[in-house]
Amino acid sequence: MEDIEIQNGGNYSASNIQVLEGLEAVRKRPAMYIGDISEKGLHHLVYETVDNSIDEALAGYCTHIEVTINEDNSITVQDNGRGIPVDMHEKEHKSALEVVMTVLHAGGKFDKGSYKVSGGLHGVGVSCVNALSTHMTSQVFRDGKIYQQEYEKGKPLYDVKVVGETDLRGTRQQFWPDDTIFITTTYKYDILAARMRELAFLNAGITITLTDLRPDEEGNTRQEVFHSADGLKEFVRYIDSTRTHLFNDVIYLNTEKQGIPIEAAIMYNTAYSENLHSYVNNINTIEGGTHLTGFRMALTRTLKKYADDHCTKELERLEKNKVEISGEDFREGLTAVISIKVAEPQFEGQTKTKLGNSEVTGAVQQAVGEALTNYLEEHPKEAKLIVDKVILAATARVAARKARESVQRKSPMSGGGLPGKLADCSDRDPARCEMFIVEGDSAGGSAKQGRNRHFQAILPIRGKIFNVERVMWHKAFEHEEVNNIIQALGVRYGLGEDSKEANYDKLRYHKVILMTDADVDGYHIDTLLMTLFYRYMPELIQRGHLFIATPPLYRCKKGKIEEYCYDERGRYQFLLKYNDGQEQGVYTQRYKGLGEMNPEQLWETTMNPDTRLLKQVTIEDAAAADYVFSMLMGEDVGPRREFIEKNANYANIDA
Ligand code: 0RA
Repeated sequence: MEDIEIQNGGNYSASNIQVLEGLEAVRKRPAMYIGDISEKGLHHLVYETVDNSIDEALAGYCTHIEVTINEDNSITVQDNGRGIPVDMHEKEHKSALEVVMTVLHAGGKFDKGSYKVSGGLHGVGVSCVNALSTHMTSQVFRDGKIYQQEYEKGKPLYDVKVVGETDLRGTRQQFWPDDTIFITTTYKYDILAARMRELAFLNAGITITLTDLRPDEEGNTRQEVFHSADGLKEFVRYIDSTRTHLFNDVIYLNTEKQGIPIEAAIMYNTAYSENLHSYVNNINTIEGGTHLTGFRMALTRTLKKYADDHCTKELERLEKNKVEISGEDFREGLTAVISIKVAEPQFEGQTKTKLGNSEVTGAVQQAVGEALTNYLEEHPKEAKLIVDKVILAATARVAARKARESVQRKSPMSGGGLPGKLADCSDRDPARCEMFIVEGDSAGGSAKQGRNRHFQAILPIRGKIFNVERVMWHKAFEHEEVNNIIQALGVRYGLGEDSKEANYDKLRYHKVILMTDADVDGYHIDTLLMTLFYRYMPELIQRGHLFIATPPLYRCKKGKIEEYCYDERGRYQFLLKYNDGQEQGVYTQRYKGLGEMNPEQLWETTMNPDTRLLKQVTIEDAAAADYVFSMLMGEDVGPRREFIEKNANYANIDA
């Protein structure tokens, strides 16, 4: 138990100071510890708690984790591991459990041997969860006994005590997030489900059960069991399940190089985007890093070498047409997941999701290079399909450059380059400026009249834009609406370098707001637009520039009282508040579309920064987003309709 010691004689690092300050610091500046206090931070509490159980599973002592959303929005996480130790810490005169629950960063500090690869984005430990909860109950099932301690805002209410007997083994944590700290304390099943599914894929063999005990409208509760026997092999198949495979195999490796465990799975499909998902210690490294660099290098070199050795005729033909293969051509239609474990990860970048450890590049490159070389040598038919696909990608890319050049000849700022339909704002500071992408010319007209023309620009688009998920890269640039959006934003694509990467240096607005009707069509257009941004301008989302406006569904009026309601629940609350929950006596106007609102109403309800409700689009879980987009935009109509019906938060105006 020596390792429980936190201070390391004389060496006063930041973490020492945090320990001295205690959990009060977490409550004072929660965002510093869990990222933010929005819905995202709220869900992080669950991840942090589950990560401890995952660690116990990775150490080989736990097979089942049960996560429950209770009716009162508290969360229970129970595992069948060894149970957090409860014996007394000699110096502190406290139970080890109490130390874990009340001392910052204590969680992973003891029993080092089994905590090689602790997960958790912020690695803050379960004590942070405790600090940010009005109440928390810890139970440990060990040696036939149930040990228990409860806390309020992180402070123990009593010493660890035995409260009963049990045949079970493991740890059970229940917490009630503090509503004076979090903007919302309502958990979303789908957000938790996506992460639990992901954790199950990333940690083959573990069973994670997610249960939602809050009854839905029909009084039903929900439960899903996540378990993957084949790990990443199943993960890529899941991500790619709505795409057409180039061939059925998953190229798979699971090995260790230079002490780094490396697992990767690769699949090729007939579509045109690159879907690379990378993880370090179960954390989604959205910004990539050294492991991704190693992966890409291996892919490029191995395939290039294979083509050089086996496909000389095809390469000669390319050369004659002045087409050179570039790195990204190897990744068109590629879906891959790579997951590695690093003992001391260095996370860098804007969101601390970029791996910096330089030793990782070589290890991953070697592992992937070997596995891919073996696969290609043993599967000449599949290898040929890949090479053909790469050649097609290179050819298309050159065509794309030509299309782009014709688009970008005019500079956006020279005046002539802005799309004619754009009603620009007068301010020139992008940080202050917003661009609304508005569905339909009539709503566009209202928006133009209702806006604040200093900082709000309006770009009307006509009906459904084009599904970029189903076209080759360069085809999108030939589409007028897509072009208008790209030009109005001032986003540019590497003209000379044939790069798919967008350049945002001249981005003209820091808020891009999608404003569509609150119906199924509007939802579909939102999805098409989000797909465009996700595939062509992902950084714009990562930097937090993309938003969705929320127009009201109703205007409710009782006597002189008048309020806009943004969903069914809001309308119900209006009825409760002003009319005893009764419909008769209340005048309700339903808005079927943006076009029904006059310019003043549109400003007041949807555009005025002081009163509007904007939803920010984030890519928290890129793999889940990838799956959803390919499913929504894919050829199969069934799952799409089902998803829209389930998720569309809109009243049954037209259903
Ligand atoms: C360190 C040592 C031991 C168990 C754990 C940590 C542990 C922590 C958590 C957190 C959630 N579930 C957990 N399960 C286990 C056990 C040491 C021993 O028994 O010898």
